[in-house]
Parts: sequence; C-alpha cells; structure tokens
Amino acid sequence: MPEMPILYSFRRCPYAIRARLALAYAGIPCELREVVLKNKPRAMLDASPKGTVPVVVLADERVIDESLDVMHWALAHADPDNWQTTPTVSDAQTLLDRNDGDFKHWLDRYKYADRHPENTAQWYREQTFSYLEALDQALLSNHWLHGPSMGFCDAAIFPFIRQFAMVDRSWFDECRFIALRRWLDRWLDHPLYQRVMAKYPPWTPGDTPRCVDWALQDD
Ligand SMILES: N[C@@H](CCC(=O)N[C@@H](CS)C(=O)NCC(=O)O)C(=O)O
Repeated sequence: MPEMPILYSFRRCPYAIRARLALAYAGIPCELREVVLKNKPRAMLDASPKGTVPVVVLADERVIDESLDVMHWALAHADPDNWQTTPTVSDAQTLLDRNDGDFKHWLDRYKYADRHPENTAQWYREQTFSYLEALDQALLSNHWLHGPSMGFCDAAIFPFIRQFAMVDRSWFDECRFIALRRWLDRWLDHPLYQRVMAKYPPWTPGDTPRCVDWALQDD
C-alpha cells in the first residue's frame, strides 16, 4: 500500500474542517498531524511556508495547501455520491466566493469584536445578513445547496456557518434564517461531520504516526 498523505490540521479551523470532510467522504486515510497554530511544526512550514492549515503532503511530496484544492483533489480520487454535480442553486459558486471573501471577513470581526472596537459585534453581525439571506433563500426549497443530497458547496460552506452560529448560539437559534438553521442542524447531526471532529493531541516530531481511517473511526 502506498504511503498515506500527511494532513496538517487544526480541529476547529473551518478550512481544515472542509478539507477533512472531503477526505473522509472520499475515504482517503491520512496521517493526521494536529497543529497548534501558535507553534507550527517546522515540517509543516518546510512543506508550506505560508503557514496556514490545512496542508496535505502527498507520498510523492507534492503539497496541497489550499482547502478548496484539497477538496478537489479528494473528490478526484473518489466521489461516491456525486458531490461534484452541478448544484441546484444557480449561483452556488458566487455563494462560495462570498463565503471565503466578505463573509469570512465579517465573521472574524463578529467573533473577535473586542479586537475591532470601531464597531459593535451586532454591527459586524449585520454585515453578514445579505449573505445569510442568500443562503437561506437557496435552502428554502431543498435540504442542501446541491439539491436533495449534499454536495461540494454544502461541505465547503458549512464549517463557516458553524463558526458563525457558535459566536452566539442563542441568537442564531432564534434568528430569521430558518432554512439555514435547519441546514446547520442537519450538518451537525451528520455522521460525516461527527467523524471529522474527533479530538487528537497536538503532533510532535517523532510521534508514532496517527493514521486516521475515517470510515472505521469511532464517533
Ligand atoms: N486560503 C487558505 C486559508 C487557511 C487559513 O487561513 N487557515 C487558518 C486557520 S482557520 C490558519 O492556518 N491561519 C494561520 C494562523 O492562524 O497562524 C485555505 O483555504 O486553506
């Protein structure tokens, strides 16, 4: 059996979560190296000097260090439920661009409003509403952005909405974006999500490799 890809990951990072969702879905076992962002391992920085997670190092030493690229690579390997089908929502790519652009920008300010005292947390939250509204509308007639079953955009966007909801869970649970709330609940109950959120201690060089076979992992 060829050597497994190495995945540098941080459990709560939304970019790392979307990468792990795709790897788990595609059934690609990995050597998982949990990273402490304040103390990134030398081996990770040697592979990808920009210092963000996720980073995948393949057996042939190729490096994939953008989360969407990790997803595409995983799905090229296996896509059992057709995650790559065209989403039902016509502007799914626009939603994804907005997610990684403006929405992430405001999400960071909402989450860390104390570090951005020019405005209140509530104000930062309001800046996300047009995007949340668009997602909510898209989910009104279908369970998933891709239609009746989940797909690439669902997996790519979900970890960011999870993070947003967790900033003030009681506010989110009462907010007007009802279809979006149901979509989030569907995700949070999903075995795929639960599998990729298993907790691991940080990796240090010399550790026995922690091989994660997502399919067999205990939830
Ligand atoms: N465009 C990158 C962004 C990844 C990213 O920013 N990850 C954050 C963690 S959520 C990170 O590693 N930040 C570096 C740091 O905090 O030092 C991707 O899609 O993979």
